[in-house]
Amino acid sequence: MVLKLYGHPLLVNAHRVIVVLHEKQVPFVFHLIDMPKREHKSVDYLNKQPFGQVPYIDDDGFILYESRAICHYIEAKYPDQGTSLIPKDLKANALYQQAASTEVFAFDEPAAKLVRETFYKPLWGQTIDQAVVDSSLTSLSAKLNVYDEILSKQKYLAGEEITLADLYHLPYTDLLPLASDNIIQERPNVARWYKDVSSRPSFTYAIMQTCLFLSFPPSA
Ligand SMILES: N[C@@H](CCC(=O)N[C@@H](CS)C(=O)NCC(=O)O)C(=O)O
Repeated sequence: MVLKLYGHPLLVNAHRVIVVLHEKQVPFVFHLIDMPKREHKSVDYLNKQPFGQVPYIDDDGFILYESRAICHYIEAKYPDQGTSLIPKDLKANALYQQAASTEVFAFDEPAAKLVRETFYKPLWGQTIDQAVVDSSLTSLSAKLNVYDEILSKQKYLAGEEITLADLYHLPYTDLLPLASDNIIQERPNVARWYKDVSSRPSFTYAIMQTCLFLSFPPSA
């Protein structure tokens, strides 16, 4: 049975999964969760995703949530299909784990706050909290300086080959210029890396999927 992805096209954690499904050439069907109607807090939904968040997948009855865990599962299930995204060699794998942890612990929090303040809040008619923007920019800028140093010595975050760790950055990084025009461009190695990763067809596909769902919402 074809894999089902449950989420909302405007929420970036689903993009992370769509990118990886496309890289791994895994067919899937996207199921829209009606978040304005709080479908994600319904009893039925909480039985699948007890935190009441999107996305989750249903792979022939196997339910899994947390976007990075889903991406890892897809790569583990289809190691020889599509792009190889987790190195098998012991040390290369350890470097991949290091880069993936860096994304979660150094990048995600300030990036998520910036995207929430400068993308989602205006979309929902809410007021931007400039203090949160400023402190998140300070924090993220310091981390991106380190990224620039790392990427001056290697092509991708875990070495010379692309891994899940690079792709995990995609959805938020694309929206960061809303908070600060040059946050990516003023760091030449980050800019070179991001141009490479974001120009992959899988990311275009994730964006197009979003546009399609927004333009032609499926009927219930
Ligand atoms: N760490 C989770 C985060 C999931 C998450 O924060 N989802 C947001 C949308 S991007 C959500 O469902 N928010 C609604 C809520 O928390 O009520 C993942 O990567 O899947």
